[in-house]
Amino acid sequence: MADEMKKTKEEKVNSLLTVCEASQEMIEKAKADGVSLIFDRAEAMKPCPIGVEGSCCRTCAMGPCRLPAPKKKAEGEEKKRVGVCGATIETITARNFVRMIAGGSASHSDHGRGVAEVFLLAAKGEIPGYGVKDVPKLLQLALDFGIDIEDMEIEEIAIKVGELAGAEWGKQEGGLVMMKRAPLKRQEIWRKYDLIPRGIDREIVELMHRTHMGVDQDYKNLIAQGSRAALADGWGGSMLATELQDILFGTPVPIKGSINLGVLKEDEINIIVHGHDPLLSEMVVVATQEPDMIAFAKSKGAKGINLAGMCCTANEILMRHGIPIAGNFLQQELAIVTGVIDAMVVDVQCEMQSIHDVAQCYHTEIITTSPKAKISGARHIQFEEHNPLETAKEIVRAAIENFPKRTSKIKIPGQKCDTVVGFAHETINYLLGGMFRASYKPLNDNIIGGRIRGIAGVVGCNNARTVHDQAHLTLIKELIKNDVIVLSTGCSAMACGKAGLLLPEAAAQYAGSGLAEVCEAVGIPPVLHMGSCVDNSRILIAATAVVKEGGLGDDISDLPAAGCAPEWMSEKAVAIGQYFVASGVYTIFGTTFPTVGCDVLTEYLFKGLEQEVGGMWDFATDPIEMAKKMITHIDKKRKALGIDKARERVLYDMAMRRELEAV
Ligand code: SF4
Ligand code: MSK
Repeated sequence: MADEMKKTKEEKVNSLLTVCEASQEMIEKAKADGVSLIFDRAEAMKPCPIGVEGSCCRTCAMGPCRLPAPKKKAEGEEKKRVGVCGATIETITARNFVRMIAGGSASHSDHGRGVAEVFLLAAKGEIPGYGVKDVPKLLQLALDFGIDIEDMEIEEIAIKVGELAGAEWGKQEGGLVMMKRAPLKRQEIWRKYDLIPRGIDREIVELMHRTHMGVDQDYKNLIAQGSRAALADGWGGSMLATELQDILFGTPVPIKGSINLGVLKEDEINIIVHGHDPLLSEMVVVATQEPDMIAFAKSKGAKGINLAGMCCTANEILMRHGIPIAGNFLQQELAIVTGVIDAMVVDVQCEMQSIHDVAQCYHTEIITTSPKAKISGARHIQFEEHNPLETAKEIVRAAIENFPKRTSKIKIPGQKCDTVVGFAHETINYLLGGMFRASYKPLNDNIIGGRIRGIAGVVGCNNARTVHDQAHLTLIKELIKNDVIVLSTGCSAMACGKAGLLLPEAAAQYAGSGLAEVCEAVGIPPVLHMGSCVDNSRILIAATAVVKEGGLGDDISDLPAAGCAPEWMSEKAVAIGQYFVASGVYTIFGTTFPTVGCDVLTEYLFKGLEQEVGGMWDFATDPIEMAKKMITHIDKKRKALGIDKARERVLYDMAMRRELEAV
């Protein structure tokens, strides 16, 4: 007890599993209900120390070859570490790293391919309920693809766009069309280092070939292929997914929502849509509002149907329809522990297999919907792309039928928080410049003038090896306190939402005076929710728009900007990190870094890449240190642009103002 009293506030927080109070409550409830959670498994099973640093090769059956970093290197005479085949530690670590990029790029891009296929069917009028919602965006994309739109009907344009966009996956040469959206200097850099992806699938397949036993055994050459595959994701598969989803379902505009487990309702049917793909969940939104479904729910004794989201599917439907979010990655089991989830409907990515086991302890029905993502023992209702509304209604019916089976083990945490979300690049443009002069100029002017110190993209997952949401929130609060505006996606954006950072009022409470002034004038939060994981491509486009607006250099690498994934865990995060680095962005990861077993490779990723592509990786586990490193980079870029003095003046003015206030 005395020891407990002596603990600092920080130590007390660190002994927690999460800083989210609703999650704490459900972790306690799970304990009482005898349910095993990810937190328990993470405690019981520590990560392999050799695997965690990237020093284990299991590429062939002569291995696995384990090459841990020596504990104490005798000065100047570290023994050369090689596998059975002679592969060096540089080759092995680089292989492991770029294979993570392949996995991540494949996931985003295969999601994008599915969207492109459905888009084409919808353009041909073959999917009832789906059509073109954002015509200007369709026309812009048509121009990107070089389509002569004069004299063409919207339907014809949509078909042509669908065909050309879909062809980007199987393209063999010529470069991806969307790369041309980047600043010209960026394109020159990519050409100089031969990094322009030839086709989305091609770069991922080639990466897998090169990392087979006995193929590419030059770590820099492997990282270059990693960049091609990652760029094929960021400026290809992900960007096309975002663009086509916006055209089909509407480009997000600011909308109010609410987030956390408190959005669940005891007296209604609760359906959670979880995963990443909005193709089906868009129709689940419609199905839950159909009068016959509501009547059916009432016939079972429920007051109505409450739809909520989880992970990035949640971001998609929150941004377009204001559907509430139940939580982020580490809350998927906890939502079921409330005892009120009648169906959890999953599509693809970030769905833990354990949700099926947790559901066994309550009444929840886990429903898989993608032929690519089944869970043993779970019910499968396949997404029928020619009639998604029918699939959606079947799912809603199943949830309603499950409602009477609820057990008595029910408890819904009270916590939920309002949010304002939906800041697509177009929205930022409009909000800053107004309808008739939409532009990034006010943003650039405020950066140049020093009110806004810089821009940070903070994205990515939760990780059961760190305190849930803590690094996201500590880092982001530190950034906005220092006048850095934050663009956020994925689970990071949800952590912000739960902590009230996605509200305009948060500017006055948390932001530095310069950033707060701008947020208050425009009416925006200091953290802008830009969507799901594939929507990180929106950040690339926003960065490009800032460059094109002028006054802040002529490439993304010139901007006072930085990226971070403080609680990352998925391969997709590594792909995102690499496409940001290869696009010129300083990018820092928390938790762990998968190459730390090899100093030479890590040095190349952290320093060498900057000489080539202008961006580089970095790593820190302490969120305050992460923020400091990002701000140091931002200040370095401000100095290079010659705008550091403007900020000093602003700071001086502020200090004077505070002094005056104190008198
Ligand atoms: Fe070992 Fe070489 Fe096989 Fe890798 S490829 S497991 S280093 S023998
Ligand atoms: S859902 S990839 S845990 S952000 Fe996109 Fe969250 Fe990471 Fe999945």
